[in-house]
Amino acid sequence: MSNATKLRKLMQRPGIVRTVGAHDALSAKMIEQAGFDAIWASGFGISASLKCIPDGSFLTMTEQLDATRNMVEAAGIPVIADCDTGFGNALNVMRMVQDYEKAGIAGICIEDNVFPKRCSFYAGARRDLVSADEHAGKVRAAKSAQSSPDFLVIARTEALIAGWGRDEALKRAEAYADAGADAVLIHSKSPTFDELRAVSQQWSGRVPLVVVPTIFGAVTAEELERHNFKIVIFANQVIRTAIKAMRDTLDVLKKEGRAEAVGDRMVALQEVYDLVGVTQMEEDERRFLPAGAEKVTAIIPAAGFEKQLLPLTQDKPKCLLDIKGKTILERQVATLNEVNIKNIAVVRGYQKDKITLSNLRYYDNDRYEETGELASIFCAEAELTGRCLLLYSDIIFETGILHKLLKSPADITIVVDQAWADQRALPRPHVNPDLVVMDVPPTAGYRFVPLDGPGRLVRIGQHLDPKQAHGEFIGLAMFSERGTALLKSAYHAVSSQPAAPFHEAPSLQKASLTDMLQELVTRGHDVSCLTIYKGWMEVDTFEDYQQAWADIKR
Ligand code: SPV
Ligand code: MG
Repeated sequence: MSNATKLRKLMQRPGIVRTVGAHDALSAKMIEQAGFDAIWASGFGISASLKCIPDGSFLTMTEQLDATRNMVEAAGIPVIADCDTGFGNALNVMRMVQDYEKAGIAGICIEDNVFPKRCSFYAGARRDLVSADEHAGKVRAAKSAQSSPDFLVIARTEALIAGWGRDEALKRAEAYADAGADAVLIHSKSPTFDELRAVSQQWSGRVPLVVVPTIFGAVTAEELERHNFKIVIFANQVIRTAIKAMRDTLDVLKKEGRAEAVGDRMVALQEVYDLVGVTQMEEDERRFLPAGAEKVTAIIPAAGFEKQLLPLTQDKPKCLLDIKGKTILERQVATLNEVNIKNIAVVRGYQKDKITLSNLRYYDNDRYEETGELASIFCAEAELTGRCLLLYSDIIFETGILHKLLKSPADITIVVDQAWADQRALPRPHVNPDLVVMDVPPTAGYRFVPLDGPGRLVRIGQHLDPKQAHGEFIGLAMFSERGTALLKSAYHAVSSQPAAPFHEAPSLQKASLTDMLQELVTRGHDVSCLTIYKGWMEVDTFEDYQQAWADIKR
């Protein structure tokens, strides 16, 4: 339903239409949230807030229309635009109506001041009115220019403001109704409602009356309704109270010199977020932005101790092995930072006090000797929310692999190196690789052709028949928000059962990540395999370590 139609329906409904003046999109939105029926795009308020200038026809039509359009876009209730004198003569009014209607504005109000108008309450300003005929011409022009029959044209007379008396005001109101106005606004600056009460009693009632109780502010909407006013406009109370609040805050800030001093005068930041729709923005980011830009938490289980690297790991955990001046962990952090992953948690165990790199969050698995890497990962369970990246603490890999992984739309994605399949016949392939069988076998031979789509994990583990394996899991896996939830619920489901062998592990406590991946597949969840060809290395043995020194240039 168009805004104009909504406003028409409000006009047809019994009772007064409660309208509040806005000066910008934010105030318009707040008026809507407060439960009012409509918004008055106040020329007074827009002049003050947009340019800090008097309400005296100093804004161009474009400026006023833009400000009003912002209100329409921010709020879901009809906006009535204060169009002052119509920005010129009747022909200017026609263009104005077309433009305002196109902007989704529900109706306009034009007043019979001469251009340039002056706000009705400026005591010392010059004031004159155009002839009733001229203004009636503008009203006719407005009505002839609108395209939707529901678009509302309010004609306003300033006869009382200019001191021309009640008879003149009523005569003009009649003339404007004759010209086709949908409603008339007889403006008054009398300190009491008496003047307008008398007007309303004399009014023929042929079109509804609109009222702006600024100076005679004691009158209630109910009373106005009883006197047959159809629209009440509380035109400038919002901007005036906002100015008071800003001034009071500035006074206190100036005096106290600390932000906290105005703490009890402010809304919480969250309230601003709610008003402007930050939650929606975040949701849209998740839906439409490339995955890599989203917040990802990397979790590195680095608790374990493996004696095959002794004596290198005599006095430090494996992740602190130095390769050409940088530890494995430093290299991992640098690679993660390159793709903007700054949220990194490390689970320490063996020689935990040695791991002190800054800007990481630490968790400890003090039972690292009796437990496996899955248990270590769950020592950092507090981090397992949203998108998570799990990576072994002994791998070094090219940033390109992360770029590809972060783009994966799957809930669970593991990185699988197909080079292993080519090397399995070589004298010394990786020791105890985590072998992977996929649903679609990759292209045979040395030449790497990535699969059309990602393969799906069928089986994973160290005990698979190498002849059937399609590649090697490199120790890098990514979980979407849903994937992370699946991982946690599977882990808790298994841990609530009596201890038993868990895939290749003697128990859940001693399990590897691969056992959990196999469990997820068994439970019917898709685990997507992102296939790569080399671009990474693992430091599992002394030979690996030597190889790393030989291969890594810097
Ligand atoms: C405005 O808000 O700009 C109006 C209403 O025209 S009043 O200021 O009361 O005249
Ligand atoms: Mg105005």
